[in-house]
Amino acid sequence: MRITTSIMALVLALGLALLPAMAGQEIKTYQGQKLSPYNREYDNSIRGPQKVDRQAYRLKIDGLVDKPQSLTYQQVLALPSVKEVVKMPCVEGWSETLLYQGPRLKEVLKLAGVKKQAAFVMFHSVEGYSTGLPLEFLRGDKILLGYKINGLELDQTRGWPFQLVVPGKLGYKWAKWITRIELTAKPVKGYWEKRGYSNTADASEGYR
Ligand SMILES: Nc1nc2c(c(=O)[nH]1)N[C@H]1C(S)=C(S)[C@@H](COP(=O)(O)O)O[C@H]1N2
Ligand SMILES: [Mo]
Repeated sequence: MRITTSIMALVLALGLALLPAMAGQEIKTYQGQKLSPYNREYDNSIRGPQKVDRQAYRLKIDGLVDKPQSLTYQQVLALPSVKEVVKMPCVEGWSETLLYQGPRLKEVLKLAGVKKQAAFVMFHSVEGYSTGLPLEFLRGDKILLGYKINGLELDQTRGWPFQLVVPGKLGYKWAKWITRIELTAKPVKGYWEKRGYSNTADASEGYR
């Protein structure tokens, strides 16, 4: 009896000690690089922060694939992930340097088996936003399905559950709150692309 109590006390104490680590502290510098803060005032998303239901959430992968997928958040998190410090150039000439973590997009696509005819990938978001890029480009090692920034899980403003990490591309290609990845044969225009923005969106291009 006494032993059980002390074991329980020990487990409790250990749990309490681990709590701060589990809640997570923001990483401010990484391998000598100073990171931009996770929290900021600025928000230019088309409908503002989005609350996505954790239990109901599924990441759909469909279109030109062999095995369409409907993945839970945990299934995506179970994939091997990488960490990368990347710069996201946004509108009005500002940029952020952040530490992103997530699986490589190519590993996520592998689960669905991309068909030969597929050449373009569209990302659809919970609030109706969309954007896309050529499959060839997205197979690069630096392209991630980001779920953490500076060591912290994405939240309603940062794009929970996933944000596309596409170094070298302008901000509007970094889709947040992704719910569906669709493989197509031909390039498709997304939300901003339909409104006149470049579908290539190289960071060096500027915004038009
Ligand atoms: N779902 C969704 N994703 C989105 C947007 C949006 O309105 N909705 N805006 C894009 C634009 S224009 C920019 S600049 C970046 C901003 O991303 P950040 O929150 O990481 O700075 O998100 C991109 N992804
Ligand atoms: Mo943007």
